[in-house]
Amino acid sequence: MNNYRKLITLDEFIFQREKDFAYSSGELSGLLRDIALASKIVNREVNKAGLVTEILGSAGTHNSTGDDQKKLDVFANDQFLSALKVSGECCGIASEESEEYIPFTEHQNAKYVVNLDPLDGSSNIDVNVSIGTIFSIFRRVSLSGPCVAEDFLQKGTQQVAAGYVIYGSSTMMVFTTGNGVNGFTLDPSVGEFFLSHPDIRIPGKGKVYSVNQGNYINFPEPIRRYIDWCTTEDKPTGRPYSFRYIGSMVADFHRNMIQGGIYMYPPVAPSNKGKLRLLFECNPLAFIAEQAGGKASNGEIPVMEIEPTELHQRLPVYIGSAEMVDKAEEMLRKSKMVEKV
Ligand code: AHM
Ligand code: MG
Repeated sequence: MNNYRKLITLDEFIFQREKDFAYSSGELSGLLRDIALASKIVNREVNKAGLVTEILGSAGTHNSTGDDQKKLDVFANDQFLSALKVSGECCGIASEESEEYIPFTEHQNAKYVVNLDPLDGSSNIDVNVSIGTIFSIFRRVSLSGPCVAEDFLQKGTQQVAAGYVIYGSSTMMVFTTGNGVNGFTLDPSVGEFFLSHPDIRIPGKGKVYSVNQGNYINFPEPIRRYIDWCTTEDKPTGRPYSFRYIGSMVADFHRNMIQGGIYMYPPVAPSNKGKLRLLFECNPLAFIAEQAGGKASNGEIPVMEIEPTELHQRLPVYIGSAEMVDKAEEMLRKSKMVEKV
């Protein structure tokens, strides 16, 4: 028999929060429950990935930004779409896997919209490495009728809730509704998420930097200098830092949330663009980072202050422990000043 801490299920927690913070007429709670349900179904399939050939490999299709879609990407997208559509608590979703947002015309009076990356870290699906789901919930800005693009293209500061599910050594759902960050671990034997990580706080600084170091020569010079700084020996600041990079943003971010660290996806030559998406990856994780005491920046301004112009907008990102993000920003800023002189 396992010794559990005090057992608080996700449902009990959401119900309690609803009362304490009066955060909705029940619709937001319903949305969080829908996401949890879909994630359990996805989790069930992820756990069979090595056994069942129908869910491994490429679906033979590409998403809107040209990435190869894995069968599990498509499966996860379908699960979240149908869980959110059936319950009627949002009037539409935008997904990393679909070019356009999807209005739910049968629920056009619902007041929320959801931005979603159903399965992030696709390249890791087939090799049994942690992957994740990322979500972000907004109150619509259009007043009635079918949802419109502006409902999805809101600044991150307008998020009502955001979170991720990590399918890792255990499956966890971590989310915020703007009152701190809480983590729930799935007990697969009873099919429930239990509160396991109350009020997560990201350490102010850490000893880990996470970046695709293989791109080093194609990073801007200040980023190369920041990486060199991370790897330089300096006892008082605990350097050299350790380097950890899984290639699943949720997994790298989650580790850094718990232990402290910085995750970066800088611009890469020759396109000199970032890879990650503002609406589906960066805004939700930025909301979580800030709610846990961390930071998220595009190198110049906070991620959540960026005005979105398109659904699949990409950006450079530096996210995690506040001191480490500050340092990266400082080095980027200094080099801009030198350029100007
Ligand atoms: P995806 O949404 O197509 O899965 O891409 C996002 C992922 C992140 O999870 C991860 O950190 C990054 O891409 C890895 O990219 P790279 O292989 O270029 O380092
Ligand atoms: Mg993704």
